[in-house]
Amino acid sequence: MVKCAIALGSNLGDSKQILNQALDLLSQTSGIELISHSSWYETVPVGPPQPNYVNGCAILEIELLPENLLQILLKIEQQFGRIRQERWGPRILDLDILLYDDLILELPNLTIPHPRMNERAFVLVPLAEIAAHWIEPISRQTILQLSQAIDCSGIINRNSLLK
Ligand code: A4P
Ligand code: MG
Repeated sequence: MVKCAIALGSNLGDSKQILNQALDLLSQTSGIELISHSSWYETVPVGPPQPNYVNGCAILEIELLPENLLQILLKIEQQFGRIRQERWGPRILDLDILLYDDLILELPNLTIPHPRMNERAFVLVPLAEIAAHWIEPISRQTILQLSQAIDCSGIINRNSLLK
């Protein structure tokens, strides 16, 4: 079993419901055990003007290679009707692999740790809630340290309102 962290995001449709359904689908997938998930956060978009996102993170224990996990995440995105348009544009569901144990991996279609996670408050704030002491293997800093190094305004815990 390998511990792995993923990011979930949505800013089209009923985002909170979509993210909860994505977690349900993941927990029903063979080879995946859902260990924990963060609160849902309302976050200001990074990239072109678009609606606010709902973001969160989850910790999984998996019996899958990174490439196989990616295929499962892409398939779940497609099930929700994700159509890839402009980069960083609005999306019904985005599922990204953040960390896979302490693996550093660079394949043409898969980079782990996620290449932009250390700059992104919409990733680090939810991840710090559930994995504060996990060490990001490139910077060798904990998620908590990384989150304290960036501007985290614009990330609002909406759990009580969104649940
Ligand atoms: N890929 C490579 N590495 C990974 C990985 N670690 N996890 C490849 C998942 N996929 C990975 O992804 C394109 C391809 O990246 C995949 O097919 C896979 O082979 P995508 O989801 O279609 O592309 P994208 O998400 O539009 O691009 P990108 O650059 O991954 O975007 P980001 O960095 O994920 O940013 N603002 C807020 N507030 N909240 C958000 O969630 N998200 C984005 C997308 C922009 N602004 C945002 C948010
Ligand atoms: Mg993505």
